[in-house]
This record gives sequence, C-alpha cells and structure tokens, in this order.
Amino acid sequence: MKKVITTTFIMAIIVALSASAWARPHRPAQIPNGSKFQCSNCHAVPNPSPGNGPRNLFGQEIESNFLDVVNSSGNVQWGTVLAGKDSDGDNVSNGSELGDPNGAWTIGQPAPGIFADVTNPGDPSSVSAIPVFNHNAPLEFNLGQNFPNPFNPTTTLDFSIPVNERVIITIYTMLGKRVTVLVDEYLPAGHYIATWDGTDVFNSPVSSGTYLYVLQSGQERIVKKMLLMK
Ligand SMILES: [Ca+2]
Ligand SMILES: [Ca+2]
Repeated sequence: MKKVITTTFIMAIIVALSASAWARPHRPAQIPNGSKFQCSNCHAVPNPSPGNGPRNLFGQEIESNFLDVVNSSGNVQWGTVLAGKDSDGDNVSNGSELGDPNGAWTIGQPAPGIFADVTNPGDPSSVSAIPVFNHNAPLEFNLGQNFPNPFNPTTTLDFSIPVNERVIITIYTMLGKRVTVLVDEYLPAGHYIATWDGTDVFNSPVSSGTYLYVLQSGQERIVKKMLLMK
C-alpha cells in the first residue's frame, strides 16, 4: 500500500513538472512577431526547458496582469494596453518593439510591421533606432562615433538623416564578414540613437576586436570603426 501511494505521489509530481515545463511555449504565438525571440520574449534565461527560467520584465508584466487565467496554461491578452506599456524601460513601447504599436494585431492575422525591425520587449538592450527629440545639431546625414569606445559589451551610436528614408546600419568584422544588422527601417528625418549589445545575428556574443559599422541610406554611406574589448 505504501509503495502504491509513493508511486502515485511521484507520478503526480512528474505530471505537474511536465505541465509547467511544456504548457507555456504556446505563448510566443499570442504576441505579434513572437516567433522572433520565442521564449526569450518573456524569460531572461529561457533554458533549460521552454517556459522555465526566471522571467524578464515583459514576462513579469504579462504574468501579473495580462493572462486570461493565471496559471501555466493561461493565454496572453495582447491589446492596446499591453502594447502601450514599456515593460523593459528602454523608451520603446512593447507594441513598437513587436511591430504593432497600437496593439491591433490578433491571433491568426499576418505578422505586423517589418520582421527585421522587431526587438525584444523584455530586453532593455534590444532596441532598434530610438528617435532623439530636442536635438540642436543640424539635421544632416551623419553617423557619430560610438560611445563608449572601447566598449564591453554594449555601445550606442547616434545618427541623423535629413529626409524620410530607409536606414540600414550593418556591423562587419574587419575582414568584411557581416556580424548583424542593427537597424533596417524606414525612418522620418531626425536624430536617432541605436544600441549594439555585442551579439551576432544568432544572439551569440562576438569576440574582442575592431568592428566596422556602416550606415547606408539612399545614396549615402558612412563607415566607422569601434573596438570591443573584453
Ligand atoms: Ca521597451
Ligand atoms: Ca527592448
């Protein structure tokens, strides 16, 4: 009898653990462009199993206020309110980061916005270009020196464009190998800053060394160097 009870107890624990480990991977499909960062949208450390690991600020916000049922099978209530918040405090709203500024997207609709521009709403170092207002410098085509430099692992760079234009900022190794695309979006004329967290397109940290960053917009192109020193 005792053995049966023990076995039942252990099986109950296994079932409970499996439910918590595997119930949440449905959630990336419940936010716009959630496929880009998958579990990392909501988890600072998404491993070892999908849905486990500590939550980031976006994940905490959803868990507290934006689930229809507060348990592991709860569904995310994406909409205007959640889209308007800036969970990770990087000055870009959750909706803007996910390509749906107004929270108008619903499950089943095509992914909104430009996939390359989607950034992580739970990671303050994941931003595309942020407009800078009340900037006194003349509005001309310009790419500033990154700051700090040398850096480890994050650096920011400022740029400006005098006309509405598609802007692409790409980072290369000194041998010309493309590391990542930092910005690829149509922007209004203005001053902007962009941040690079020292990772490549696979979100893997890159090694120390000199990197080139290239701003391309219309017929214009500016190349600068920066030094990552670990
Ligand atoms: Ca944000
Ligand atoms: Ca972010």
